[in-house]
Amino acid sequence: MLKASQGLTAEEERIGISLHEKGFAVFEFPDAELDARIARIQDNLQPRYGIDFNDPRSDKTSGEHRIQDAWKFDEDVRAIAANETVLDLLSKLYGRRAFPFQTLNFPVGTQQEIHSDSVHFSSLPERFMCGVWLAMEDVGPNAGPLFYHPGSHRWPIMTNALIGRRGFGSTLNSAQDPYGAAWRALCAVDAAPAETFLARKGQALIWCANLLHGGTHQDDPSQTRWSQVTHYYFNDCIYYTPAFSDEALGRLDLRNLVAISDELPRPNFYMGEILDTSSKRRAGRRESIRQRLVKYLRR
Ligand SMILES: O=C(O)CCC(=O)C(=O)O
Ligand SMILES: [Fe+2]
Repeated sequence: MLKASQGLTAEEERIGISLHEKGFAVFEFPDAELDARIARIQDNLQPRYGIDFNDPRSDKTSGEHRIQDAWKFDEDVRAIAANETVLDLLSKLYGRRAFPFQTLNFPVGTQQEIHSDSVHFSSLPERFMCGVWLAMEDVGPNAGPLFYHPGSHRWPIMTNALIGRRGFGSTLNSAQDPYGAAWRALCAVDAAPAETFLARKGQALIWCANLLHGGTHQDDPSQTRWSQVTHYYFNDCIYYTPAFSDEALGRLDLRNLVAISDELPRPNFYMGEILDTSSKRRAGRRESIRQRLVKYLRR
């Protein structure tokens, strides 16, 4: 049905149905150069982690685990993030043009607690965000594979209002911390059992904006688990960080994004118009509301 109405190939339809039903989809990363890119990325990034990669018995999990936005200096990281086939696929499935805005490169398991990326990256309208996780080597059960709860992408999005916390102007070491207990409680009540992704090198997994996921404990710290995560938004949305926002008060921690694919800004859009966030305009509006209030009270 989808195939006929939206011109999807059988493979695109399979991915779309999996995203809709389970909140994630696995596919072969479409890049003939991938092996060469991975080798170059490993060479380029290895010295930056402070990990001894040469000794097969060394603990690879001690040291820095992630490099954010390596696309700015590594052409292969950029090429993976900006892969045209992936961009076309996501754009077709979401009905708005996708653009990559952040990369993360990990040499080992992240061992991250369960979370949804939606507290870091959200959009208005909501859920126009996804992550693509790429296995840059085979991932065995002792290398801290990715895990997720199928179907959790359909749950309500966790917000500060739901957990009784003010976000705007707050600071946090990890934007995920305040929500951990609430996510775990939801899982205890309602989640399908967690699944892990024992990926083969070159396989990728798309996760939907609100899918609960994390990294399992890396039982064998001497192993590596190279991966790249690219986060995508879609055109014509407001992009903001919910952890530092209070939506009900209209206080949004807006993002000023640049698309990795064309290095052009993606301004915040609301109903087809660029959101005017200049402080002059905000001040003007505050003034006029105050004046009106004063007039009203003096009646
Ligand atoms: O690779 C992992 O273990 C999880 C990564 C992740 O959650 C993220 O980058 O959003
Ligand atoms: Fe995540």
